[in-house]
Amino acid sequence: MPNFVISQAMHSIRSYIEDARSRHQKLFAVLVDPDDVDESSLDRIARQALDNGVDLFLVGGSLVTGTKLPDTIARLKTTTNLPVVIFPGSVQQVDPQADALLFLSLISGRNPDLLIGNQVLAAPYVKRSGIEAIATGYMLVDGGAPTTVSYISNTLPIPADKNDIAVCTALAGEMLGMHTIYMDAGSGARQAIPASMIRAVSTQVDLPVIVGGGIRTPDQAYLSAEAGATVIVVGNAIEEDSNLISELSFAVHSASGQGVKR
Ligand code: 1GP
Repeated sequence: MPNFVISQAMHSIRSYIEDARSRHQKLFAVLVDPDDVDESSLDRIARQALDNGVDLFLVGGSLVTGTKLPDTIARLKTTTNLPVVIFPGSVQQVDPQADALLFLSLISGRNPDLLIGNQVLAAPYVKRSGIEAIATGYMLVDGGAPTTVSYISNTLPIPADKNDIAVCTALAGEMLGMHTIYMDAGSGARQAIPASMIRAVSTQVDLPVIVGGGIRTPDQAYLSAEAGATVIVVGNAIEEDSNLISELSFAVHSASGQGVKR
């Protein structure tokens, strides 16, 4: 299965994702937390990603305590030709070697530091790095148990059965000018985000939707993509067993999401 190739004309990761959405194509993203992988497991993940049509890497985490972010990005860039996008958990996670950075605002929460405060602090570093910033409305959804991100962010996730809250939040993000909406149950969530909530959000906003958190099986990955997500993100399950990459990638790329009104 070929990786999507970023064409000359499509010089930004944002347009790469938007283009995938408009073609009803699905993108499979592997999330790497630099604190969780050593060089040999990183190389194994990189090789399997290349062999199995992974479309991009996200690098970061809500609690990156080590200093391995730049080395992780550098190694992924030299061992693969895939886009590397920073998924920052803090202001420190900016690195010019990456292709882009999700410039997150935690719009499901009411913590001003994560709605705008940290962004003000990070903006000059992002500007100086020259890295592409993709404005991302980040929505935490309850995954059945507290996760690192819900604890660290000191915010309440959206209840998993409240599709209307998720839709209103995503719509507000769109009206505020976000480029994409990231629906996250949090790393290692007990339950992935229900397909009905993904479908409700994807049909209402005219933006690519990224979905992750607690996806462990090809079935969950397929259902999330089919429900309307453009990008499916898996981290934990792949860190535990990188052999899952092939089935997960196949599942994501098998979905068409054609049933979803756009
Ligand atoms: C977490 O969406 C990501 O922010 C991925 O979650 O590690 O549970 O796959 P997992």
